[in-house]
Amino acid sequence: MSDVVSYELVNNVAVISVNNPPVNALSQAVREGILDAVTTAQEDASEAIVLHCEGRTFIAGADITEFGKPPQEPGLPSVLSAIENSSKPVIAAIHGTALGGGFEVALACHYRCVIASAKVGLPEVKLGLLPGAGGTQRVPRIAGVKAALDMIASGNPIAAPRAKDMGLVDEIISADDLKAGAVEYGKALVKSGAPLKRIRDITIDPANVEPGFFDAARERLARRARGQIAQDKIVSCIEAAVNLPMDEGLQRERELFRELVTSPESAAMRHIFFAERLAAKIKDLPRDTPLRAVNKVAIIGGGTMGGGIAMCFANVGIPVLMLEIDDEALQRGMGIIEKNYKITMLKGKMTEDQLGQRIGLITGTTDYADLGDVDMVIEAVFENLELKKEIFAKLDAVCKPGAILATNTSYQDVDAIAAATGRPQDVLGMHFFSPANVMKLLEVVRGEKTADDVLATTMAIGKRINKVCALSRVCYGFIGNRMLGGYGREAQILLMDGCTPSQVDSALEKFGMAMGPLAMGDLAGLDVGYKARQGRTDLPDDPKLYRMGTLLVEMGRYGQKTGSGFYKYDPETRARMADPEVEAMIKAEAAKIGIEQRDISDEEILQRCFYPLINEGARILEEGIAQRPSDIDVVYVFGYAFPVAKGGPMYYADQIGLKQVYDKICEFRDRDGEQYWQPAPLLKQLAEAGKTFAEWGSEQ
Ligand code: T1G
Repeated sequence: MSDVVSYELVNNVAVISVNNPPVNALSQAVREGILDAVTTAQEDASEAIVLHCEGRTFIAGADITEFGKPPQEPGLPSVLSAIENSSKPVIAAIHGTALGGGFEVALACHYRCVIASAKVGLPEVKLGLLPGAGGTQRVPRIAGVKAALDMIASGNPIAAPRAKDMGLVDEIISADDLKAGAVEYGKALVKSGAPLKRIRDITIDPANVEPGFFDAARERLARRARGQIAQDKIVSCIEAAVNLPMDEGLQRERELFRELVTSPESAAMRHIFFAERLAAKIKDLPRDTPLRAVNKVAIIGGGTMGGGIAMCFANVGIPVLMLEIDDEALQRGMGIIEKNYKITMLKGKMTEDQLGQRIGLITGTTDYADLGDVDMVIEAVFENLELKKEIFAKLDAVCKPGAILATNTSYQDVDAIAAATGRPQDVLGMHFFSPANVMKLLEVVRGEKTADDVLATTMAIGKRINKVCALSRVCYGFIGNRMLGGYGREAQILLMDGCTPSQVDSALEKFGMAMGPLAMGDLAGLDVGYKARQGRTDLPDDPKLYRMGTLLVEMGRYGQKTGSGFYKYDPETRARMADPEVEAMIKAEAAKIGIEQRDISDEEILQRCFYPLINEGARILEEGIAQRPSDIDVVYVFGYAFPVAKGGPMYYADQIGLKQVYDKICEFRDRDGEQYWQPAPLLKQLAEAGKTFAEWGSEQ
């Protein structure tokens, strides 16, 4: 066999073992090894064949690193044909997560046994792909068309018990010794004369599919995954499983898979897959940096953020102590948490028992003395530096040595907060995004004196509470919010230049943003930005700047919370509606300051909103605030709903070409003034050298 696939006879059953860490991906060597082993088993005395994996999981999919390179034989379909046409029963023995091509290998087997903790899934859609090795043809045949569409279009894994109920797996066996259990299961199948159960032999009766099912599915999926193209092709594949014989259906699946694997959308989504994992790695930190134990955390502040953060820890079984200034505030905070959990339960995403368990993990106090035994504290009070410094001085006085003291601040100077304690090495930022129990991004902010093990521990805790972590150094707004400045600024200046709020927002929503910047301002509250601007002395004295945002707040139009802002909002549905009064005000204000309004293209809207983001990202890289360009992409995709099918702002800039971005910024500077449009030196340097951010990043 090979060094990644071994073969042995156990009790007259052929056992093929795959050992390709870390996730037994289907590399060329693995495919070749499995094919050779199945061929060998046809000739020897074995009565059945078991396919299982060493390490932590069954095959977790094709080797994504091979995509974009010339295909290497044997292709996966030929391996699956050999398995399916075996003269002896082939049994997949599954533990961990059998995903993508891995589960497709299992589906080509005649039987599938799993341990109870295992999961199976077809997550290809999350990479802008579809199952390209029979998944779209086999799953509908055993689980039905609707279940197959739900499974493949969501890409979510399915736990063993439910997979058995759906017919995706045949037997749940003891986890004590999976290999031995699978051998016994294989022998029992042979003894009982069980047939060679090939899923391809099942046909689907089209009459069982309700009329219009596929069209309705296309429409629903298109709304949910704006800017992505795999969903529509997944529907076509499942339609083929209903209407075509197996081999023609497989052919159709391969055709559509090939269209996707060569698409820019999938390339962008695969970029984000690897970028997310790379962001977890801190360049100058040894991977074996010891971690501090975190078995109990405290949250200071039980507001929306504090409550959401508390839920993140309770959701993974970590006890939380929430501190508020008085009992009334504490009860209010606990009430927010209970309300959020009840909403989750009513959506059927949590049982009453689970709700009770999680609530039971969160206790409250108003006394700092109770914080003496916690391993980590996260401060989440409102954005006032003096208050935060007072709190950290108290924490320094009561917390045990070695406790990690984190601030959830969005903007404030983490080093100034650390200096309020006698243990700056234990202080850093953990910037959650609202709602904290939903948004995936966690910006981990490294202070000048933050100790390596504090940093490593916090990154590990971030992963443990299911966050996507990105490291930032200290600066105003860290990575995400600092870059957002120009994006929001230009969105409002475009109004003065001739756009309506709807035109600005729809241009960005057509690009794939979940919500345009002006609608987002209405959602967050225009008064938030208004208050933040009051204290700033660095803003240019320009009558165009934030003119409408300021005017609306002074009129009491804060956005959704007051029923109107840039838009009007239906009091019942909160649906947003263009407001002719605002559009008239915009024209009047532009006239007041002598602006000749003009028609502005969607392309200019995108350039004026995204290029400042990209330009600031270049500055953040040259200042060393972010470790790498792909970390910035991770921040924007997971924290600001930048469309994953565009790969994040820095990847997107590389696709446009940095010379084009640079030249356009220079054009805007010459037209609109250099107080806003100063090309970052790194952008200039790369544009002139004809290089990409990615190339620069790989050289650092
Ligand atoms: N190919 C290559 N490398 C992979 C990989 C894969 N499929 N999956 C994971 N890795 C690497 C990952 O980059 C990281 O590397 C390490 O393994 C640990 O991953 C034909 C076409 C399995 C649930 O989409 O969901 O099959 O950073 O940090 O948190 O139809 O990895 O250590 O250098 O994520 O324990 C379909 C993707 C592929 C599954 C484990 N399969 N992987 O999570 O570890 S397309 C997937 C995951 C396909 C077929 C189609 C997760 C995991 P490094 P990790 P984890």
